[in-house]
Amino acid sequence: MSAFSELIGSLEERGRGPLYQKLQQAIREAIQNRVLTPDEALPPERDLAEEFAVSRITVRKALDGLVGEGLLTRRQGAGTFVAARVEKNFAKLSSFTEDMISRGRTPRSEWLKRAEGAVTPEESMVLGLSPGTAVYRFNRIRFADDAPMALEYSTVPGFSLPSIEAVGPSLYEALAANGCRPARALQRLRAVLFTPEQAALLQIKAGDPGLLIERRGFLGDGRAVEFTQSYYRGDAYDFVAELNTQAS
Ligand code: 16G
Repeated sequence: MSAFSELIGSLEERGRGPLYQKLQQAIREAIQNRVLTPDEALPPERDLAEEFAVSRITVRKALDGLVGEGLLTRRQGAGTFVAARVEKNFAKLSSFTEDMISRGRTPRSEWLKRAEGAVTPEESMVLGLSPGTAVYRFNRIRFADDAPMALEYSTVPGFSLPSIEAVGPSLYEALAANGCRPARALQRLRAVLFTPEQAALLQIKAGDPGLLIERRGFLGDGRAVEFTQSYYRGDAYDFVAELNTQAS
C-alpha cells in the first residue's frame, strides 16, 4: 500500500456496497478521527484512482459527495483539501453537536442563560403559542474544540421537554429523547456586525462580520417546537447548499 491508503485503509475491508461509497466512508472516518486534518491536501484524483484501483469517475463521485457534505473543499487549480472553515449545509436539519462531531471537532457549550418563563409577544408570534404559555430559553456560546464559533439563543415551548434540566450538551438530543426533535424547519439568513458584547463572548473584535440564522423548527404534526437565533462567526463558516432545477 502507498501513503494515502495507509492513512485511510484499504477498500476491500469495507465489505459490500458501491466502491464510491466505500471510498467516501473511508475518507469521512479519517476526517472524523483526525487522521486527515483541516487544510490537508488529498492526492490528485488520478493518483487516488490508481492507488485504489477504481475509475476516476468513482473517485470524482466519492469526492463530490464529501464536498457536498462540507467535509472537503476544492480550490481552483490547487486540488481537494480537508475543509478548514466549517462548511455547513444550509439545507440540513442537523444540530451543532452533530455538525462538529462529523468534522472530528469536539463540541462544547457555555451557558449564558437557562430559564423558564412565559412566552413574549414576539415568541408567541413565531412559535404560534397563546399568551401566557410556558417556554424554556437556552442561551449558549458554542465552541468547537476551544474555539468559540457561535452564539445561540433558543426558545422551545414547555411541552417539548420534561424539565429545564433535561437539556445537557445538546438541545436536539433532549428534544429527541422527548419525541420532539424538529422534523422540518424554516431558516432565514442575514449578515450582521457583532456588537461589543457579542464580540467579547466570541473573542473577536466589535464590528466583525457574522451571519445570523434564524431557525423555526416544527414537529411532524405542524406544531412549532423551536425558535433559535444563531450568530455564527463570519471567519469560521461557509454555508453550502445543493441546488437543482427540478420543479417543486
Ligand atoms: C444548530 C441549529 C439550531 C439548533 C442547534 C441544536 C442551525 C442554523 N441551527 O445550531 O437551530 O438549536 O443546532 O444543537 O443549524 P445542539 O443539539 O447541539 O444543542
